[in-house]
Amino acid sequence: MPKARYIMVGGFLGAGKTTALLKLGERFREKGLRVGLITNDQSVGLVDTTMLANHDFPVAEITGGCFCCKFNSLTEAADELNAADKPDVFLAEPVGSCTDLVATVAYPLRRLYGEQFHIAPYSVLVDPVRAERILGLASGKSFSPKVVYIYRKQLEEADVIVVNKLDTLDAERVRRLTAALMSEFPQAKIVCTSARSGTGIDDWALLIEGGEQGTRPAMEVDYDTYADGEALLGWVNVTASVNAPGLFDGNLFVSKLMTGLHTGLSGHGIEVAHLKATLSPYEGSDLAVMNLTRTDGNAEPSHILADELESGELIINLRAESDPATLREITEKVLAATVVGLGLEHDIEHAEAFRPGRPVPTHRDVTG
Ligand SMILES: Nc1nc2c(ncn2[C@@H]2O[C@H](COP(=O)(O)OP(=O)(O)OP(=O)(O)O)[C@@H](O)[C@H]2O)c(=O)[nH]1
Ligand SMILES: [Mg+2]
Repeated sequence: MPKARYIMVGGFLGAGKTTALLKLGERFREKGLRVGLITNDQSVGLVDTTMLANHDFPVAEITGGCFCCKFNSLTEAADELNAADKPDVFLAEPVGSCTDLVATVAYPLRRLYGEQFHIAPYSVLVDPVRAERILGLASGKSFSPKVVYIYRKQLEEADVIVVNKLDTLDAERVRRLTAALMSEFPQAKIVCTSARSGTGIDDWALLIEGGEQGTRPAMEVDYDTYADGEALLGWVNVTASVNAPGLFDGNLFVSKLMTGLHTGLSGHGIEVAHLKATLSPYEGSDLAVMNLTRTDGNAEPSHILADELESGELIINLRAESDPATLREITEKVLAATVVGLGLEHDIEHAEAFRPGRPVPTHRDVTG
């Protein structure tokens, strides 16, 4: 059987990984290749899975821990996709607060399953505003030093750094940011993309679709600092049904909900890593998605519902630097107020708030 290609695309929360994987997936599909996507999160009820499935890609979801700590689930997910669709290309999105994925996923995958997979060079996406702040090129709110430690480690292990959201930058900012990245992370090739518009996706694909993951020694990682950094982030996942006596404007509902959450989080001085919400009717494949990727940014729609709906499933995923209980309280209060404000009703089907646990990788290969 010919080998499938395993392409893993990392990067911090909100950098645009899911958007970019959709574009890469579409590109491979246009070339006649079968594509399987693997999403990953610390828990269930994922906006990303809803989004990818809505684009008619087969998706396997690994929940309850990251790829590195659930290595066997990763290969099981690949088996599951293989049984149904036999993908030529697997596109995998690790959790955005994870690092050390080359040593704990890419190298072991090649060592143990090298007959099944070509392992592509590892790409790490960056949101330019976050990167400019963390690299000291711009002022503005950022995360605590231990979270920044994870951010920098993500870049240190990248074979390819993808400066995403190119559509938001002028040429001078692109030049300064790429120069700073090249100087601090000389091991990586740098490419610029707009996953939203598709600009640069071909250039990026050329770097990863034919190449193989290298064999250089794995970077050093202080797992205590890494674990502390992850534990500074609070995660909230809420799934609820939202109903109206008649039809309601779901885009307006999601927009009001995001505005309320943004105001609430900002009022508590909380730095948002990524807040995302989807609303989809129980019948059909219509979808609204809105995202906020930093507290001083703007909530933006990435999908808009075509029609009004009578009832639908709402999923909220919030990742921010704060205590999970506070994040959950803000989320549930704002949700309730938004629902009442629009004369709707809701029923929470699943809600949880937690800090990611200490990463304990199944494997760690210090060289490829
Ligand atoms: N302007 C602009 N926005 C983008 C681009 N790519 C992604 N985004 C937006 O960035 C936000 C986050 O995108 P996602 O693809 O969900 O990011 P992610 O890295 O998968 O986030 P997590 O899964 O939470 O780690 C969404 O609002 C996207 O529409 C881009 O090229 N340009
Ligand atoms: Mg994502």
